[in-house]
Amino acid sequence: MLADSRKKYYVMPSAFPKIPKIQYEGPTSRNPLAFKHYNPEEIVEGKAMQDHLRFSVVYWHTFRNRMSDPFGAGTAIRPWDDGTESVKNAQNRARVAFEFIEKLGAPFYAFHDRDVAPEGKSLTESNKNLDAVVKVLKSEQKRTGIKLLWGTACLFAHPRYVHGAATSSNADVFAYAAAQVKKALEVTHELGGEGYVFWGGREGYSTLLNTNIKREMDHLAQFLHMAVEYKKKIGFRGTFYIEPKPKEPTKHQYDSDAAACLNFLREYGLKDELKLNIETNHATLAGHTMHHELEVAAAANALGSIDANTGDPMLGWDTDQFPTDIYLTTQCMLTILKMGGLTTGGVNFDAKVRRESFEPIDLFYAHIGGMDAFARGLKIAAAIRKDGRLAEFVKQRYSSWDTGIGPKIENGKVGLKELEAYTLKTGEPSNVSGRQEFLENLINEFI
Ligand code: XLS
Ligand code: NI
Ligand code: NI
Repeated sequence: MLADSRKKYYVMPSAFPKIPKIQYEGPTSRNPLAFKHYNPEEIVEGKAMQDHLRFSVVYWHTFRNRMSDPFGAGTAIRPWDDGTESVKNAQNRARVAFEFIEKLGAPFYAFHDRDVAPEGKSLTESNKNLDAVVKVLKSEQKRTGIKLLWGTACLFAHPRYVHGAATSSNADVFAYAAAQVKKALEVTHELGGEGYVFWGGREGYSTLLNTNIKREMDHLAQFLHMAVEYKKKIGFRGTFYIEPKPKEPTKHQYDSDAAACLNFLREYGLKDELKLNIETNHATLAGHTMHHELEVAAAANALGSIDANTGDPMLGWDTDQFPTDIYLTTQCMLTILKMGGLTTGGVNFDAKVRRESFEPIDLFYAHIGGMDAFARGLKIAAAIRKDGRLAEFVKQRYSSWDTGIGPKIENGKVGLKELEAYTLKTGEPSNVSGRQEFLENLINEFI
């Protein structure tokens, strides 16, 4: 950054004066404020790490979460925040956010409309507040080169969304939510966002006794069709994503997992318009592994982006912890590399520090850990792919489909009659072992 071009911008005192720009120091470093594995420029499979991983910092957890829980008040110490809901405080916080993201060296961020700017007394006032903060976001993006991975509208926090937004029993609430999405799409477009997420926090039900599922799902589809239409109208080219989650805050959410989302998108003619944003803790809440959800999405050519976090297997809710498990990140990167990499999506840290980790420096430790865990996952996955034994094993496992009767079945050349004749001739099939333990050992050779 040239010193004189800085003069164009408001320069405020540093919020993290003691924290330097985080550097890559390599695996032997013992500096907790350095990357041991994330080396942005390092080439892996012909591409720089930063372009594989496309890390993104979330505004809601990192800059808005007060870290309260149902039993106690927020613990977060954020000296830059005056605790008010003023636009001025929001603008100031935006500058702090960019100082943080810049020092961390993440290329992207993501937000909900109401994270960045306070909700006003009317929609007009809320939109005005948002515009005032978007101005700052835009100039900070320009100053730092940090980009918006995706924007979204918060359609779950305000009491008006008590019965849902697009799936509310109240048509006026549907209309309000539509108006909010319209504006959120406009500002995402204005900020050059590479995507837009639909996460239906309250698009579900608490009891079936008062719920018309068919009507609510139809409305949700109609809502998404309206958004697609408006996106085209304003020329927004970013990717639309739907983010599966089975429950919390509702008892059941319609976008419950990747398979349910894909079925919904296909049923309502939206499959070509939206991809999936898969989050680890949502996968596990749905009773799946992250690996499962990623593979299901990728198989349908619908894996767009990931919300990188993890749950606590001992707790039954969305704890949104930072991902540190190398097995998890290796599995993520195996699927992502196999599908040819992320394009408009990224590795978005939808994660929050623990209530006990209340100092600003913990935000750095958390993100550094997540970025290093994913960088390791990337390197390990690339090494497994280079070794080739895993892919070769899977290829061999399906080899009966490559010659003989296999291709005839796959290509629809034979039916039940021909397969009866074939089986009468060949007799009992002979199977080979699936070798799960052998493969688990193979993965461990690289970890
Ligand atoms: C909550 C969701 C949410 C979405 C964006 O569980 O993960 O944060 O990512 O609305
Ligand atoms: Ni999320
Ligand atoms: Ni979540």
